Amino acid sequence: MQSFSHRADAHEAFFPRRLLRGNVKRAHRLVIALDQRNGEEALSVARRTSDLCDAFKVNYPLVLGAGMGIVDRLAEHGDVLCDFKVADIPHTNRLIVETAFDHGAAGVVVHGFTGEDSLEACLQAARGDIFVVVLMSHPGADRFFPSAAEELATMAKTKGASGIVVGATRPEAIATMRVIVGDLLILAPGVGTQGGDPGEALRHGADFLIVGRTITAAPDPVQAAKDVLRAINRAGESL
Ligand code: BMP
Repeated sequence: MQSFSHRADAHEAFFPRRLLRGNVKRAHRLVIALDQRNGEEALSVARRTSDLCDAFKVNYPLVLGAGMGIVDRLAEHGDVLCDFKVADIPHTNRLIVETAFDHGAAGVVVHGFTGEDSLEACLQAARGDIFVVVLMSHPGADRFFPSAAEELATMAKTKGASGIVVGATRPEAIATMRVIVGDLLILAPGVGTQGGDPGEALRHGADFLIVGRTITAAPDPVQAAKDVLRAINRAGESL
């Protein structure tokens, strides 16, 4: 993972608690999305893969299925990114973000299209990192996101977010957004099951891949995570 060492500063910004634990050099560039409804199943994957990734991402299926306590429990195994795609008025946004950090989240994913005041409320309530969704990975995102993506990225940068989310299925857009956001982190979901290529996303400027089903739905999630890490390492060698 030598080739990624020049981005160690960005890694520290994303995982301050890992830094405190002295684990900063374990930059795998991988966030595992635990899109399961059953808390025990998610915990089982987390326990077995905690050494193979930098963070776990939780979304509504898991917290609606297992309760917010699952965030506290997962936080015992690694940093947790609450992907709540927060998209409401400032007051409601603040409450959602506060709740995520109360439960031990290291970061929260929010939408930016609700405007500056809504994003500012998230940033003010944050006790960790805030990531702004800029361009989603699925085909339907073609309808509304492209016309707003660059403005969303600019807003994330000027307002002081930690990073942005750009679909790994759109490597050219990752490169464009990298120019706009400079040193902010770029998280790229959509690798594997959705068709995104890990190497392409990283070579175009993504810092971390977010990978879900390719790992969680595999017969052997540990082996699948190792396979993804191999692809990440290969991309690192060619950077
Ligand atoms: P998978 O690797 O199984 O396709 O999962 C991708 C994860 O990233 C899911 O949790 C999904 O909600 C999230 N995600 C995405 O796929 N595309 C985006 O544009 C933004 C996301 O947060």
